[in-house]
Amino acid sequence: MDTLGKRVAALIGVLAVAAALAAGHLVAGFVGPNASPFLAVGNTAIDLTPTGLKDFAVRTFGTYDKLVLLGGMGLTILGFAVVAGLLSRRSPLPGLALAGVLGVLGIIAVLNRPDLGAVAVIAPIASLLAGVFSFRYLHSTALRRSDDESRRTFLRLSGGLAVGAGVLGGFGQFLAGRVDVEGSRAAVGSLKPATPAPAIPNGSDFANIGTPTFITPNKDFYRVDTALTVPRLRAEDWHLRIHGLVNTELNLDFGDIRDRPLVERTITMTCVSNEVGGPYISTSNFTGILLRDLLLEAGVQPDADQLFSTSTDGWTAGTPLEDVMDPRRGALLAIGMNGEPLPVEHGFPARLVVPGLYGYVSATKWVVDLELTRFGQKSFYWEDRGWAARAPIKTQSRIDVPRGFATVPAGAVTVAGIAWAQQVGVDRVEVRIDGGPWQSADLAVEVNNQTWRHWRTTFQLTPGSHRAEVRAVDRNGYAQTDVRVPPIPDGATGWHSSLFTVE
Ligand SMILES: Nc1nc2c(c(=O)[nH]1)N[C@H]1C(S)=C(S)[C@@H](COP(=O)(O)O)O[C@H]1N2
Ligand SMILES: [Mo]
Repeated sequence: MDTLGKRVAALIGVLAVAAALAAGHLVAGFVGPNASPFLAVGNTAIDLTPTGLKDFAVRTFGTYDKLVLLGGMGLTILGFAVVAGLLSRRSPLPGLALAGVLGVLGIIAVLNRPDLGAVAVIAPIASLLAGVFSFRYLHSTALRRSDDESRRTFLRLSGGLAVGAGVLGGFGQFLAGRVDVEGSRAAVGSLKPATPAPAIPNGSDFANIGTPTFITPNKDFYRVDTALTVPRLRAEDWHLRIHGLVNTELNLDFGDIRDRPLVERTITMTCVSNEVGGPYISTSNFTGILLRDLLLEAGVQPDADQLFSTSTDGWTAGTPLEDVMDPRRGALLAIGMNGEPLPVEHGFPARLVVPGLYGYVSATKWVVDLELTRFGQKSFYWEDRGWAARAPIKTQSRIDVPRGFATVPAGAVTVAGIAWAQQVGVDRVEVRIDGGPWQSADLAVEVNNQTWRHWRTTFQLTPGSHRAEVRAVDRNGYAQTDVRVPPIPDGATGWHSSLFTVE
């Protein structure tokens, strides 16, 4: 018998790929989770994805974009495996070629990851070898099966391989998760700032009628990052290096930060990829130390103008040094959010928070390296992908009620939402219905000028469909522009509107 049945051929392709992925995942359990060729290829895909497509993915899938990417990759590989198997009904060459190509792809991806050392390459090499050898072996065994005895041998072999791949891959997953970051976070315990933020006054939000709560609970804080797997960095293993254009290089560990008098500040963070009316804005009490104090300790040299920060996963941001050093702005190296250590997804053990700047130029999570440098000399992650090098948050506003396409009873209709003009403060919020005259909204109590300001106002409306529009005016007298621009390159503008029905 020298031609394999279709089902057997496809099965061999799938099993060989499973063995390859499992072997890589297992070895990655030892040398670093992101060395798993599957994840390395996924991360490379994220970094290479054209910005427009990535925006689309984030908008369409929300935080599920990463699951969708991994699922899509899984199905694609499965498809290739089946096709390569079917093409190998006589000669094993197509299958071997696929195993080789996938293996080489994994090797290239791992070698190009900014967060992996050279030894990580043994993970995709293990994949390559496992893929090639298991395919070769299964293929020759299947071709040899001429009687029931060899048929059983093949079935046993395939079953064993499937189970083995599952067990080894699972073990790799277990090893990757063995870095006990939750334990480390629990050991840090609650954080008591020496200088707490002023208590949030009553009347700072209209959450009872549908705006967000003034402080966003940690579990509801928006999340945006490129990390396919959240970095698991224990406080015990964390080090921060401060170098570049400084007089003295500093190397700090977690205790060096936690044991200082901590400050707490109430800050609204915003993502540049937020569309007009979008959800990527949240407010928290951040605890940490002033970045300014830390940099003064290192001694900043006069020609530095950029603070270049790097995450443990290789992601980078560049922040104007004058903003970092501005005492009124109060940029933080933060280790806590709302009294707890930072949640793992929000940067445990330490991140940057710089009020008034979009997150992509300022809010590095899992930060491990701060380099004083110059703009133009070193470019950062999103700058390399076409976004602006400098990005202060734009004055914007959003309608939260009535939601678009809601139906509300006729009579007094309340329109409410949020507005923000970080660093300057919101002076006024104006709302109009169906292009009518602008009406000034009631503003909630101001907390500080680095946070959002909630607003509400009421209109008498007759049955029918109506459109509410909102604009904020900041304390510099700047009235939010109605010119619609997309998030790229430095943040969306335009008035948010809500179309709803009155009955
Ligand atoms: N390491 C790392 N830090 C990062 C990012 C990232 O992709 N990787 N994204 C940034 C962006 S674009 C934003 S808006 C904020 C979001 O922080 P959050 O997820 O805690 O809300 O984190 C910033 N810090
Ligand atoms: Mo962002």
